[in-house]
Amino acid sequence: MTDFDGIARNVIDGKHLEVDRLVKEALAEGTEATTVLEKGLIAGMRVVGERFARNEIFVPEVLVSARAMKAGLAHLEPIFSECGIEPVARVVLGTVKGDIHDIGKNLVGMMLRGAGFEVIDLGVNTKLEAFLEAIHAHRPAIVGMSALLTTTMGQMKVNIDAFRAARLDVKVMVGGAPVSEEYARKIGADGWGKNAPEAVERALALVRERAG
Ligand code: B1M
Repeated sequence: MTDFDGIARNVIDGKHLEVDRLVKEALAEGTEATTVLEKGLIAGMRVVGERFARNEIFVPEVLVSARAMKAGLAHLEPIFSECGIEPVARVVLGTVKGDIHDIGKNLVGMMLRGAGFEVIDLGVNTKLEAFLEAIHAHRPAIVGMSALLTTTMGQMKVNIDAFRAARLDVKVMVGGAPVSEEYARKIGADGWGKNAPEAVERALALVRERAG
């Protein structure tokens, strides 16, 4: 029996070696990677977020939890990214300027790869210039932007306005905890995802739209 509570508890406690071991065990038992993600890793990180919001824990504790979550994700990555088909399309992905949260973005990237996309990941704190350079260099079908802070989500609109002003032939997707579908629409994004699987669905729809 997979110890989902154990995985969540060890993410909360920041015990990366335990998370590493329990996730490996869960996968070896045949538990679905998406179930390990939802019931173990994300469930743990949700509690971390709630405690952080209540000032019961602070940045150092959140950092060790993030390291523990990443230890678990490292085992899921090959499963989510596995795909033996020709690339469906190319996506340039990044967390916007001023924002260093990357767990959700990385998950979106893994699942896009698993769905057959080629993903160029620009990392965190990605300035508009870096997005523009990457769009010119790689000619992606989609640019994906992630923001986790209410103070950085406005950068998405700044970027979208710049992409439109430069008349770039690219679809734009946005996401991240504070980013709603309504906000995405308001700032002129072509797509939004509440979570990584939804982001993949929307990305596939955008590729179909582009094709005609
Ligand atoms: Co930060 N942080 N953090 N943090 N942190 C939040 C976001 C916060 C909500 C916590 C809280 O108060 N409850 C809060 C923001 C409040 C606000 O803006 N209203 C907050 C704050 C305040 C801060 C700092 C300012 C704290 C400080 O320094 N005083 C600081 C900011 C640093 C900066 O970026 N400049 C900060 C720092 C950090 C750490 C570095 C310690 C760490 C990040 C480590 C890392 O990412 N490598 C951290 C963490 C871990 C969190 C919480 C606890 C967890 C985020 C996470 O990884 N969730 C977070 C609380 C929360 O979100 N409830 C919090 C798990 C992940 C799987 O979910 O990222 O939402 P998520 O991604 C999802 C979806 O959103 C979606 O799919 C993903 C997968 O399902 N999605 C997309 C994401 N991107 C997408 C893109 C798409 C489509 C879908 O299309 C392209």
